[in-house]
Amino acid sequence: SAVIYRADYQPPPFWIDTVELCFDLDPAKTRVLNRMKLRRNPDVPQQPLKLDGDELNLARVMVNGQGTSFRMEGSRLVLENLPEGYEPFELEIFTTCSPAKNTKLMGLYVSNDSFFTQCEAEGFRRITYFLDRPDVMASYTVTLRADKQKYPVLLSNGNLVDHGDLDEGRHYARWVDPFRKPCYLFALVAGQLVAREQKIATRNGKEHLLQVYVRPGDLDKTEHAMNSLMASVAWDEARFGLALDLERFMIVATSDFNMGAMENKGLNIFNTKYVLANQATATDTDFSNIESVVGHEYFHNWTGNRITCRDWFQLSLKEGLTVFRDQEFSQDLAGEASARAVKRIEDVRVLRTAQFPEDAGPMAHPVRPDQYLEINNFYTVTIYEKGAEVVRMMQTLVGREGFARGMTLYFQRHDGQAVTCEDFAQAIADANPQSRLHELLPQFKRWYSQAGTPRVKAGAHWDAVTGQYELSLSQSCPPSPGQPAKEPFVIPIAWGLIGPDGREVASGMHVLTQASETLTIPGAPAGAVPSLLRGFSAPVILDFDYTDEQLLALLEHDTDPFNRWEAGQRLAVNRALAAIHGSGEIVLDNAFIGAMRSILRHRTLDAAFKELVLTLPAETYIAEQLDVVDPQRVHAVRESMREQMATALQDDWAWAYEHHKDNGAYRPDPVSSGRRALAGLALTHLCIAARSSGDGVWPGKAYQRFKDASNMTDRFNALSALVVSGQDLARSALDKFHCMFKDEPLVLDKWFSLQAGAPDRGGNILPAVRQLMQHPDFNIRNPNRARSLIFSYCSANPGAFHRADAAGYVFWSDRVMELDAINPQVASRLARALDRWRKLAEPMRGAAREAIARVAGKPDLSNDVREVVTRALA
Ligand code: B3K
Ligand code: ZN
Repeated sequence: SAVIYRADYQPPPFWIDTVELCFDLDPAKTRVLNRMKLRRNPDVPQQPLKLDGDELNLARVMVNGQGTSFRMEGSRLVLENLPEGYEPFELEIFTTCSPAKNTKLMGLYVSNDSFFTQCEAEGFRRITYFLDRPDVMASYTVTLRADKQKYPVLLSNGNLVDHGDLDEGRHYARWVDPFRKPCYLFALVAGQLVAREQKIATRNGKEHLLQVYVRPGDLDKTEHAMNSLMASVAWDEARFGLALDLERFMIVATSDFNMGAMENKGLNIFNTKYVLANQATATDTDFSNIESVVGHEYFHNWTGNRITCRDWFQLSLKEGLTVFRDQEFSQDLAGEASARAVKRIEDVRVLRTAQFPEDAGPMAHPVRPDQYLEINNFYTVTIYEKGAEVVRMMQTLVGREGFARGMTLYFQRHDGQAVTCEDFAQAIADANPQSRLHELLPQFKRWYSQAGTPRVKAGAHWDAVTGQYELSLSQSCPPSPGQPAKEPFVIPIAWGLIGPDGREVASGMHVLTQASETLTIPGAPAGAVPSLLRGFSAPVILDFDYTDEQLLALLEHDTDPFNRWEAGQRLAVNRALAAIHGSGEIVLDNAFIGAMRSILRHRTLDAAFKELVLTLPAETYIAEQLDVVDPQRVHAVRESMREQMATALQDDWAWAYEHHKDNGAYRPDPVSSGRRALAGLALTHLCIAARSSGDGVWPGKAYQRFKDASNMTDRFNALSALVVSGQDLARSALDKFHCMFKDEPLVLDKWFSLQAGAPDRGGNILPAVRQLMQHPDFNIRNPNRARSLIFSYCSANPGAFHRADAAGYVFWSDRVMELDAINPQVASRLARALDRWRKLAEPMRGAAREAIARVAGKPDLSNDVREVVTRALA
């Protein structure tokens, strides 16, 4: 199959108005009867009907009740002798498929003896022949038939209109979805499931039923998901006036799932990881992820489902916007300004550690890509997180109320349609005719068309005579695949000026549109420090030659919490880079240690914020600042910095631990989770310091904490402190942990992942990973388990993965090929672990290229993996 181009978009030659699906569910052979009403699209020249299909067995095709001729074109079903004219006709297709053999987890598959579907992006064609594209929107009626004992619960989109018993112990259920939808939003679920239910009333007084379906035995882990769902419904009404449009809204959890969750209309299907939680099994991070993913999928009901994408190149239309919405939701729920800032810092950290490298690597693509071989490869941090930043900049340029007005206009114009990113931007701008966005719209849209992370270089000049502070700003953007030269972007730069006494002198918003500009701030005192790109007001890299003194001043005084945190990160990165470029040795200076101490001991700062400041920048983030990367050297320098922070601040860590470890009855709120996070960071540093000194007190305390903890956050933090610091007690704690949670798959995932992600000591991690692959609880077919072991090693442990003997890369290529035969989507995610191979120092660089070439040379690769490795070598 071949590359698909955005420029080639053509409207569909036929419309499908209604679809009646009838399933006889059987794991080995499911029978699917598909009865559709179609008509020719009068706007398109007459042509044959070509229906997508994949791994289907075709039994019968009928047009208006009569047999008809057809032919196959590859896996597509082609019908040439259809009625002329534009009258609707009926097409009936009868196929079978084998859900039990479906290891790709796309289409209809079996997990734990239940049936699930995943249709986005192109899974519906694995269920029946169809025009599998998002701009074909139809009304669905679905009848499910199955053995009543094995599959007591039968679910599909919309409302249950009929159900009852059949012969031979079978039963049926019929569902009607009142909304037209693209086929990627179709879903069915059948199995032994139980539900937590909640009735709610929306503002207009309508009653709705919310349900969270899980396996029997998991019901005690559904309260948080249900609370998050209720909060999501209330938030979308309050902030955007978007009410729940369905009588019934269902969430179903499955432990075999390719990604996080899926927004099927009225029947969201979730990875168990983003549903199941109680204090004994889930950490604070799990609780907060559940809140955002439940919100995200719920918000898709309007942004994605009511208004969908014209084609898959427009994916960020729904994903970028919906990530923006879930980020805003979590910030609004967090409440206070300081808690909002913590969430913002966490989101930016994801963008900079994952999306910036993507945007600088072989898979770089615009937020609205121009081409793809396999669309599943484009569910990326660029489409999602950078896409969300683009929406956020629009909100910045039109204001919060202006943005809400823009959303209202977007729904007035496009409800029920399949549209483009341009349509969205146009609606936001048109609702704000006086705004900078409206004025700059054509240039602003370059954020959709140009890939790569822009760099903004800033320089400062202060005139002692006039008191004018001049900031010179220039922008550039490096080339990316297929885009050698870039035009200037619209870059909103929130700024402030901090006086020598620590007080803010001035602040504002500058919208940079030219390649270079000068910003003049009058009345500035001597020694003022600029605080630039506050709140990370644009997804760019800011170059400004801050002195240590300036950064220390910002860390102490900046009124913008994001830049306060950023100042600490810059201090740390500068030190790491100096050591990496130098001898590889590093001795942390008193100024840095002292600044970290003042933050840690600060009287008014939140624990959550302290934890973020005291956490060193990630190895991958440091690596991005280098032209040539020796990951083991980066790792060694960062480890050494952490050891010195552990030792030099030992008393302060002990104080922090004692003052934050007790938090009363467990609640996953921002304040107490921040306290737990800081206590956990303190414990890790205390165990690291103990390893250098050989002291047994803190490891003993950590072990005790591990045993006594009343919640998973504290227990796992204690376990992790022992493992990360390489304490002897780690082994026995790990064994105990496995024994305690052997029946909790999501906790076992943590157990695998912690070991695969641990700091490498003399090359010990790879053998440990290989051994864990033999563990009876390991199963490469389960995506969560594969990710917890293999990805934690290959993608999240650079110091252990990039070995000079290339054994890490050999392991990687074996797993990519092994997984590709089972599940191409999972395999191609793993394939991305070597995206940045060109930056590696020798001998890693050559060895990595060889490993990629080895994968690329394998015959019968999936499109998914082939696209990733071919681009990597290009
Ligand atoms: N829309 C789905 C992702 C589907 C991925 C298909 N490979 C989940 C989400 O973004 O909400
Ligand atoms: Zn989404």
